[in-house]
Amino acid sequence: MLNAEFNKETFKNSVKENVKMLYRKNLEEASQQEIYQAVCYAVKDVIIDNWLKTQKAMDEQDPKILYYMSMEFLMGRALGNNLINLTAYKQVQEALDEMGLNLNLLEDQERDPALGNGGLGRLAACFLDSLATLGYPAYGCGIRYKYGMFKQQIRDGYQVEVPDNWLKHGYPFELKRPEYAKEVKFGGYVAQEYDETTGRVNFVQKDYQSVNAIPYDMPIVGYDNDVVNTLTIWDAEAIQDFSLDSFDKGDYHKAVEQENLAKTIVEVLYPNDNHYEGKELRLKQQYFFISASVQRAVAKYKKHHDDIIKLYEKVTFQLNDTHPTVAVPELMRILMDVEGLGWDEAWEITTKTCAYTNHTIMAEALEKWPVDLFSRLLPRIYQIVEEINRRFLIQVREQYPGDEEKVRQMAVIYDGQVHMARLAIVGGYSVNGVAKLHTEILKKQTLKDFYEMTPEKFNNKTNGITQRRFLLHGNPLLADWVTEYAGNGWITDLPKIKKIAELADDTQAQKEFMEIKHKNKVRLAKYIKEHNGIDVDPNSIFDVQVKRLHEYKRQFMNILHIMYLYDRLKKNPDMPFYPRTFIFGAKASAGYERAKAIIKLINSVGDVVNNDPTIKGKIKVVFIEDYRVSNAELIFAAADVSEQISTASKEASGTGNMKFMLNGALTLGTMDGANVEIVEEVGKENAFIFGLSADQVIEYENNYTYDPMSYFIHDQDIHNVVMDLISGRYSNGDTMMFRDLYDSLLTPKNAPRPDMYFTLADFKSYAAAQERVEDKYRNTSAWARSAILNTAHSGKFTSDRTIQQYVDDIWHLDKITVRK
Ligand code: GPV
Repeated sequence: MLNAEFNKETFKNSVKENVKMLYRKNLEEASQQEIYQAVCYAVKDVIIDNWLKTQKAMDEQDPKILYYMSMEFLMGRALGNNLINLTAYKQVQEALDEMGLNLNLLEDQERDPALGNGGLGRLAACFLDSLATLGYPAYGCGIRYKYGMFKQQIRDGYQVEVPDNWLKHGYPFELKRPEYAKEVKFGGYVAQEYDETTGRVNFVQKDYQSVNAIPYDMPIVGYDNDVVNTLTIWDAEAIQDFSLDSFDKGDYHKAVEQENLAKTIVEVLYPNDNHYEGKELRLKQQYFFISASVQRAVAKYKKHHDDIIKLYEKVTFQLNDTHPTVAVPELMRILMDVEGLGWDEAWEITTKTCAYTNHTIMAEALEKWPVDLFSRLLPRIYQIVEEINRRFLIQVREQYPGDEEKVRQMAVIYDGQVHMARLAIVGGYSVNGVAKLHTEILKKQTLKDFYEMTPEKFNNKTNGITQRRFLLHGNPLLADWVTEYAGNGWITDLPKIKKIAELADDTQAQKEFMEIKHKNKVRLAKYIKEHNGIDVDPNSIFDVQVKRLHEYKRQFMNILHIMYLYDRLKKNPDMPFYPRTFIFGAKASAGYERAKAIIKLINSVGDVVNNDPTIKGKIKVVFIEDYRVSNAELIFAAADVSEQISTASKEASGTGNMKFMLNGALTLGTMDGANVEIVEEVGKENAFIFGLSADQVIEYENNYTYDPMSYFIHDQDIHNVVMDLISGRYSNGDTMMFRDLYDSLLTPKNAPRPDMYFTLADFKSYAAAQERVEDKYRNTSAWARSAILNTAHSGKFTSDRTIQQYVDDIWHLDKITVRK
């Protein structure tokens, strides 16, 4: 362990040596970026030894291994996190101090590896942290996108997307492993060849194009346990160098094509969150990393075992949403075409190896690939999917004779499309939702027919987050405060944090807690001043909504409410009003016009409100540019109010809600996703709950009985605030600028229903909940009490708990031990 062996002088020397080796400079000459790199290599040095030891332990102990398959891993910065998990953060900080260097500034040199969109990708990152910390043998498998999530700039209030060239300075922690390259084939056709020796018909892909998948390994450091797991992300290279060689052979054209295929395939992360876009390149990405990962997993298994039949005893694949679902037919292909098994054997192994996590019930996110595209790109895989479907439908018809509706609802191939969720359910042994409410909706509505047929596959795994990044690293002041009273057990056993509930009524403790919150608000205010040029008052209520921009998450309702408050203040300057800072952070998918209009609206309202001297700074609206993991850590630590206001039933779980709670913010939210469980833990008197229930929303949707126009007509407040979208008040007199947002509530052009997300229905109850927030905040002691209780009752929401439940109910892994 670095901690035990940590020697300041050795470390300092190592940093100096690295600067010399890497840049031929001494410390005084080196830039912050260069020193950051040098520090990383010094840290990597320590990690490598434990990494080797973990590998060796795995080779010796031959455990069952989890492969967490995900198109996204939103890791966030590695340097600080690695130091935290090596329990060396404070010592390194001191060592650097002595060299006249500041660790925080060096950490700021690191680009966030942003290989993910939002919750789904960040969940994968939290899971890797917990797996390593609990000592479970696991690999993350993903894609080494050349460009990750775009950088967001706000120009004139509009979002502008800038490419994220995160590899520009190189990434110090990664390790290229060309010796494990795998070939991945696309296109062509499938020939059937009779094999004399075996008497079998072989299916052989011909005339294909292929790329080389090259793995890069990233270390995943467990907390204080010497375990270092691996995240493997795949890069694509052309199979043969585009050379005169192939020109001579006459396949110049093909060489160029393969070169292009390799270049484009890992070029960029699709910036869609909770939304499916049927692009061919996306399917190529999916098959690319899955084929490479499955090949590698099988090869690794075969190094120690010759009975491929028992693969599932040592290997399990968790599919992070449907994006990796081609793992099902790909494993079938390898087992049959490469390993020579028959269908039934291969199917038994596959369906004991694959498991699927569902992350949404929203129809627009469900992947359905057109058969022509799918079969052209993956001809052999498509054949296998057809056969899976054929056999499955025989079962369905046997169980439900004459019920063709069941076939329509369940067929893997239907209406010319491959339904990936159906494939994942049929081809796996487990289907899980990500919060209790979400899993119930899956069972009762979205996946009802599958639940009826195979109830034993369905289970819930409520999401979680890692307290190591989101408290220990992100909020050191509160972390130290908790540790002082409750010990440091919470770092690996979050429920232990409950001990601080004893302090909830202690006036001195309340004061300390609020002082820490205040310092964190000062830290964020400084960030805001630097980045937005806006002065915000750390004594105001910090009311925060940070997450991807989506209509169902209802940032729109939040900003409408701010418009309503502003209007009231203007008409009523002396009304009681506790100063508030409304903070937003959100990226909109590049092609999501309405989401972008909401960003513009937030910024436009901010411009008006922030610059109106008559309201005396009582309301500030801040849009934090380029919301990402690194600034999220600052934001959670500084929040008083956590806005979790999705239309009930739409947010599968949410995980930001948990990060706020851990940092002592009070939830202002609907009974949606994991909010339900948060309230269950902390008590509804320590949160602000409002709005329609999931059942009410679903009932409205099923019966088409919701009428937003009646709210508009009969409620004067709603009428006024909606009219302000087209009054020009926030757009320098331009009455068209927010016309589409106005229309979306009452008379949408391209939507099945007006106000699809029940904004007007929930508006008044949201406003009333906001008044309760204000009332409570006036009573500092009552607020502090609730805030402490939020932190104290956040124990359930550690991803350590989530992972242990996956292990117990789904994966059945054993821990590995690495020499202490
Ligand atoms: I599907 N989620 C996401 O971030 N991107 C997606 O494409 C899909 C789901 C999210 C859900 O929206 C959250 O409610 C959930 O907490 C998160 O996945 C992790 O499960």
